[in-house]
Amino acid sequence: MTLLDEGRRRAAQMSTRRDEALTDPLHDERTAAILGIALGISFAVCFLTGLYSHFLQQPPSWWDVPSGPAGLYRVTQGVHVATGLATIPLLLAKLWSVHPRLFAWPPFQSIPHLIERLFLVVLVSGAVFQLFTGTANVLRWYPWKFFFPAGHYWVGWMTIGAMMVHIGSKAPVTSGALRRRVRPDPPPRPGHLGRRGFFTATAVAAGLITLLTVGQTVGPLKRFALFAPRRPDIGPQGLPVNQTAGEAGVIESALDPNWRLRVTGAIHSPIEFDLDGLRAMPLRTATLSIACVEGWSAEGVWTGVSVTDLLARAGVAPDRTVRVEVVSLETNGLYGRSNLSPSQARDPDTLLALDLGGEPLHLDHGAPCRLIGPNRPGVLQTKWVTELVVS
Ligand SMILES: Nc1nc2c(c(=O)[nH]1)N[C@H]1C(S)=C(S)[C@@H](COP(=O)(O)O)O[C@H]1N2
Ligand SMILES: [Mo]
Repeated sequence: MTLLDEGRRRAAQMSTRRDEALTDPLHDERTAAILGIALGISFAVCFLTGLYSHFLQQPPSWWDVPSGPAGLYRVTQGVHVATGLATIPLLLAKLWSVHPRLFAWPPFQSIPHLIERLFLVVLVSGAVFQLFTGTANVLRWYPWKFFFPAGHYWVGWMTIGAMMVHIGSKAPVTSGALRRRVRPDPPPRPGHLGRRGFFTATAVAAGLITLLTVGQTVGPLKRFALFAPRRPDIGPQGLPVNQTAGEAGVIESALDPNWRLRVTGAIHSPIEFDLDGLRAMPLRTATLSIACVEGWSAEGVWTGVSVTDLLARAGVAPDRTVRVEVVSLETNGLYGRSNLSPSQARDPDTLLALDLGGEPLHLDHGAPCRLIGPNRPGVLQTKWVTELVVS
């Protein structure tokens, strides 16, 4: 037998095996279609909640980010992370279901087919990249060089674009596969899962992952938060700490008796407060949550000075539209500054908090004072604040 014959024989064998696989309900178009729809929904949810998180952190200049509803970000980001994690078994199930088709030979039959398959490469690699980087971020593990939010954001667009193309090209097959009156599936071979068993296993895996992580944001489930790196009730003053004062290198400056809070920028003349001066201002108490982009969230009862009262003290007229930059003692790092939109700066619940749960703020939570405001991603709740710059 020549080498060529041997090659032909093997190719024939492979395609017979593939044809057999494709008549297996687990690998047929109906299974692919149902998993595809589930994935389409979960990716759409991740994409929209992700966009919302992105624009809260980097709002376009014309957008006056609203300060409410107060708990909205906690919900959208909890959904973002939970849905992303639950998508992992869905994606694995889908890839396993369609794998006999993925490596068909020849790889394409026409130019449109080639283009369609190139988009599929983008879709699959984008989806794997998003789920991997998202999960690693939740675990605070960064085995890469790029800036996570930027990479995750742009690959999100690429993936969703490729998904649109994929949906467009598969719509006829999908709707055909779903509409066709299926003969009842043959009973699964002994030791094999039938279609129903396969869907059940996938759903159970997705459900378990959700159950074992949402405890990081849904209080009553916190006992089950096995996979979550944060439990919402562990940490000083009953609240987790994202970065300690030691890690941020601010212990000395935060404890310095010469610490001052300055209000500067586009105001008549800058003013400053020491800690007693701040405590002498009218104090306000609000129940607000820290909702980290990593998916955990925790609620606290915060007492402090409303930013809007500080602005009034600095002579900012109540009808003036201002933006405020919040500056931390932490000068290097990504979290040293954040912005308040005009609506956020005017919301009386946007506080420079001095107390948490009725006790002076713990150093790791941002003492002498930290920003805490409604509907803000955790990264914008700047700790160890020393300056408000008005513009
Ligand atoms: N200056 C400064 N502020 C910061 C951070 C930081 O590292 N440095 N971490 C932010 C992040 S990502 C979160 S989730 C919250 C966490 O607040 P906590 O540590 O008090 O729970 O603080 C935010 N404010
Ligand atoms: Mo965070």
